[in-house]
Amino acid sequence: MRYPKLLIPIFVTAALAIQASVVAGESKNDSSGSSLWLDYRALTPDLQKEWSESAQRIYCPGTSEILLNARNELKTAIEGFVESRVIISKSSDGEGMIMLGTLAQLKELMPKNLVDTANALKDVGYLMESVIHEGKKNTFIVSKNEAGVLYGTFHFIRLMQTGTPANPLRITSEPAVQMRMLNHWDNLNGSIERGYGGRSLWKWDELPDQTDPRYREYARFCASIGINGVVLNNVNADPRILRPDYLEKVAVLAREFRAWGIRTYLSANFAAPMHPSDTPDRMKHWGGIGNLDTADPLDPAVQEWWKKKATEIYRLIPDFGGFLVKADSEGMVGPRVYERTHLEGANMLADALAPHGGTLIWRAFVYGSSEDRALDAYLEFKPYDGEFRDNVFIQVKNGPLDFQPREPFTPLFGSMPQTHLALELQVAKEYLGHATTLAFLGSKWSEILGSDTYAKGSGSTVAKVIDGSLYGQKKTCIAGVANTGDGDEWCGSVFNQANWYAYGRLAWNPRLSADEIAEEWIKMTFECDLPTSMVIKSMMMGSYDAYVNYTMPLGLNFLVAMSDHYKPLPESRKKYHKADEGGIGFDRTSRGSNYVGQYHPELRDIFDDPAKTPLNYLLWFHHLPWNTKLSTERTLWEELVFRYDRGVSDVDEMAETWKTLEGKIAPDRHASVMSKLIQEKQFARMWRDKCINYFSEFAKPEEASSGD
Ligand code: BDP
Repeated sequence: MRYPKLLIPIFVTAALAIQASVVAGESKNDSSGSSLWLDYRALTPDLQKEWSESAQRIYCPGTSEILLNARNELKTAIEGFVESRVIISKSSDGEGMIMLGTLAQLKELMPKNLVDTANALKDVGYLMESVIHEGKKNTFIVSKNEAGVLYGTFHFIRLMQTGTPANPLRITSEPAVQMRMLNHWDNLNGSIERGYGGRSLWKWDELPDQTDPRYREYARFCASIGINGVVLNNVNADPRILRPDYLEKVAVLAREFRAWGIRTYLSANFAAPMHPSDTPDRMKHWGGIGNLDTADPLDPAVQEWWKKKATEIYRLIPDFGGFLVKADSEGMVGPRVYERTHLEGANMLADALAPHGGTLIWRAFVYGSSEDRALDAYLEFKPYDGEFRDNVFIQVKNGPLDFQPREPFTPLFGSMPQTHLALELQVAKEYLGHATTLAFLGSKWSEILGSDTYAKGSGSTVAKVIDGSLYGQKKTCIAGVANTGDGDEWCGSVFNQANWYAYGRLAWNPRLSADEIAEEWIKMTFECDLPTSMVIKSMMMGSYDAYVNYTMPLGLNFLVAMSDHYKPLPESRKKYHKADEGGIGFDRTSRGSNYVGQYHPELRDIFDDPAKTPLNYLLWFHHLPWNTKLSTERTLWEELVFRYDRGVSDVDEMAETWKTLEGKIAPDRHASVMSKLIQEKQFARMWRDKCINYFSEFAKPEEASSGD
């Protein structure tokens, strides 16, 4: 299904709201990928019968946009699933009804125990339960908060869609993390930094007068997986986004998103207060938008500029979320230019936002002065633990270098007990084969979230840092760099849609397993039988390891070409892999850069010893001779070759497996995945051959295989 390029004047969008969600529901049996996981196909006759008894009518007393969206979505979904009409009831009297609303709206109709359960829910938590009350059996979807009702509704839809039996129904759910954000790296000219799903969804030239139907669809997809915050623009921020004309455009998007429980944020350029001609050389692309000759965070005029800017924004967007800031890395101006610290920079902006309830998210992706860049974030931020304002988050990438295919977790997690830390993941596959590969990132993220920091003894996982439970923090945040674009499939391929989905699901509940998420997503996305969905799941579950193996096994990283972050170019990345005749790998032990010293002692001791370091991280921590004998009984060289070959054969197998599914899923979808897998087979060979050839120059395979 292609999205018609309708240009709808802004004043009629609200009137079209109800109709739009019906249109979305008409994507039944859609195999183009444009309805993502919200494809409301008919259920099996058995399930249809079961559900239609308990879902004939909807009673929803609320009239807000969020609640109307929830109600209409539910109606569209059920009608698709059970293939019969669902009535929107004006009266709460009756049976077989779904009662949808806030606790305040529904408590008179609920049995006492249900009211108690709902009262105990935090934040946007919700309950979903079928009960017999005063002789009538109805289903309640209730939250204290309107957005919670929306999330409960999508959960209910998911249950139906994934073939869950209607009875018994008794569920409560609360998000583990409060701010579940998508960070768009979208530029004002419509391009997307590291975007592989098309051009930007935001049509800056058309806004604010015209709006695109995709804004609403996008927000709906986000809401369906619990995303509640969106940063619209690239962290390499063009300062113009803060100009009054752009803010009016932003206000229109914010209005669209608000109706789906989403707050809007902006990336802010630290040098924005400056006059264009006064901005430092390092600010390559843009001038500032102010009249000052400095962006020094301690200068009162700069502070005043940001305060006024915040007031201006909140006048237009009362629920504006706040700013995301990239400073002092990759040419972006930051406090260091003025010999100030990240603490001073972040707190200054936080103070400007605080009177309006805004949040300042400051990225820890900074360059310091270390020889080993992996050391920088910890060195720059750890000393200020406890000194950041209460409305500041430090947003930390999962890996200390970047979003490499596999890195150990950044040691700031577990080292800043008195700071709000946000975890930044990359949904876009910058270093994982863009839109070509199948690589399912749920596996990668579960690995990160499950990593033990040992901050408070064993079991102190990254997930517990992020959800605030390790240190009892009240404010929590997670961010994913978005993989969306305006292409038909939204994310460049159907399997990349799974990554958007998995990110949202993990943001809600970081303890979900990648396996569970994959299974859910497959059932919601593909129209296929159970054995077929199990085959697809097995492909997904092996896809991430396959990618790591054929590109950067054993903890290698940054072997990609600088130009595209896609093809292999190990000869240009010697400073990361350090291959020479003596061996390969980066020595980050106590004998090397001593990066290991940033971890808690239990982990430091493991990573300091090559015999104890998990093979997946071996060369991330150690420089070892080629003939080192490993726990697998192979030498390092043999293991490297083994893993490269293994990656290639796993992709071959995925392609063979997919072939066997011909006829079991929609032909166009089968064909499009097949063509991607054929590309991935070639891509995997290119990586393996290039890397093995290159490393064999140093390894001298005959000697390296002999071991001692
Ligand atoms: C790097 C990307 C670059 C981003 C940067 C960041 O290559 O495009 O701007 O991360 O996170 O990995 O700021």
